[in-house]
Amino acid sequence: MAASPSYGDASPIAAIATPLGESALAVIRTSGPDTVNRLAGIFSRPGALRNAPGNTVVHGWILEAQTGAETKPGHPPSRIDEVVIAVYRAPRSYTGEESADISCHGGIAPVLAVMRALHAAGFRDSLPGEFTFRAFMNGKLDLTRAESVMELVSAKTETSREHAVRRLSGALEAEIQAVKTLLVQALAGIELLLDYSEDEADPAGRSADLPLLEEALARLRVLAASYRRERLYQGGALVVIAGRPNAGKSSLFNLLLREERAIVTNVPGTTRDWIEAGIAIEGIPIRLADTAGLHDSEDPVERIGMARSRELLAGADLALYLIDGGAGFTEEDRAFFQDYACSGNGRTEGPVPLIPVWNKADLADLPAALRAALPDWGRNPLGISAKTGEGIPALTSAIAAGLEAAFGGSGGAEVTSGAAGIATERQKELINAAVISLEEALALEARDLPLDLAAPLVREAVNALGEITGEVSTAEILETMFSRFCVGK
Ligand SMILES: Nc1nc2c(ncn2[C@@H]2O[C@H](COP(=O)(O)OP(=O)(O)O)[C@@H](O)[C@H]2O)c(=O)[nH]1
Ligand SMILES: [Mg+2]
Repeated sequence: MAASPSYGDASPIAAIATPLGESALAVIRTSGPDTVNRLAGIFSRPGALRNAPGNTVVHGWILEAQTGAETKPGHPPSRIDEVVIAVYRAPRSYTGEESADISCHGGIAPVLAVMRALHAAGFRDSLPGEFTFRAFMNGKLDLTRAESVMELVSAKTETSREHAVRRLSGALEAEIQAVKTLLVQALAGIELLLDYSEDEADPAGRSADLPLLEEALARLRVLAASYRRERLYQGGALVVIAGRPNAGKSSLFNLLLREERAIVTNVPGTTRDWIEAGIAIEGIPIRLADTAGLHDSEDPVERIGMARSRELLAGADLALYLIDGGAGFTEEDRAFFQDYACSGNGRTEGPVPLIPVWNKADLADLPAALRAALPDWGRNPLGISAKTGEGIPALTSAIAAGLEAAFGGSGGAEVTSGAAGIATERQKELINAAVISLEEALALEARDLPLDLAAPLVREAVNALGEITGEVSTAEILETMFSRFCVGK
């Protein structure tokens, strides 16, 4: 076993593919040269395993690995766990290599004992994403599909899952390939002209590639515009509830948690001084934060709490400002709105979008005069009751609409209709690079400059697209990408 294995090391690997804990079953994956033979060495039915065709399962026991010295007649190796092994023969496996999935009992002790036996049989622990890395190297999937595997694993809502599945099914790969084909065609035209244009000027031929380049650019811009919105569905958004003490912030927080039951649960590591929880609204994974009430106070502890509330507000994607309908629109509320608009709340790009919410509508209706009291930029205030649930559906729709607008707005329209979208920073940077190269190439053509200047720019765009799918890649790019995966995937 190598001291520190790298992705380039093709030795047999093993990984626990399910969370380590107490469960009925756990899955341990193995892959690499001689996988089945190695497993047969620690299996109660070695012959059955060795002879198993691909895509079949064999039932038996994982046995303690034995060194030659320990093997004594009449002392069979001890049993570790009763398992089912699914056998995959190359190239018909996830990785494209010979591989096997071991379903064992899901307790921590049996899983770790099986792993120890696997180490003794010559498997090393896999690196993060190493199974998918091998699948990519063996031509099983392109990089957009490989990335979508992780998106699927971490999908928090049905919408996140659907979008990831679309990419896993090759929607993005197909769109990138289609655009690349346009560019390659344009390039062929340009290069042909370069060969002949020395003596004969051909203005008609010169512009033949223009529509191809323009179409490619337009399609890349649609992809670029899809990024923020895909991030919204994959990464989620932070929505902060602010307002004076007693406005009903915690009541609304609890109500939304109860009503918008989500696949999302409290995310470990995000618990801070304020309360935060995961909910889903219209398919958008949302981290909802309840904050300390904002008001004039000399109390030092309260002031620290309020400073935190303001920090949290500045980092939010959308804010709800609760007005206590029982107390009415107070001076402090008025001051907050004034201050919020003027300061930009500490952000250069202007204040975080905010929805004014009149709570306790069961006690007092939203007064007609409130609209006039709010600044122009404030959206229409909504009246709700965190006590009776009145107005909550309208509020959640407004939250979803507010986030969609904040995350790309118009650019998103094309994306919902089932078209491909981009979801990773890596994809976004490469699409942007391709867009810039094409814009430059088209600018040259528009100015009738020599074509030999445009050709390299189009080639750069083709390269950037090739990097998105992984046709063009370096060990470093791949390592950076796959190391963000989870172990066992
Ligand atoms: N009548 C009525 N009372 C409410 C409503 N929302 C909250 N309250 C009450 O207002 C008080 C303050 O609520 P709380 O959620 O703790 O406010 P916070 O300080 O902003 O977190 C509590 O007594 C709640 O029961 C509402 O919609 N209607
Ligand atoms: Mg509270």
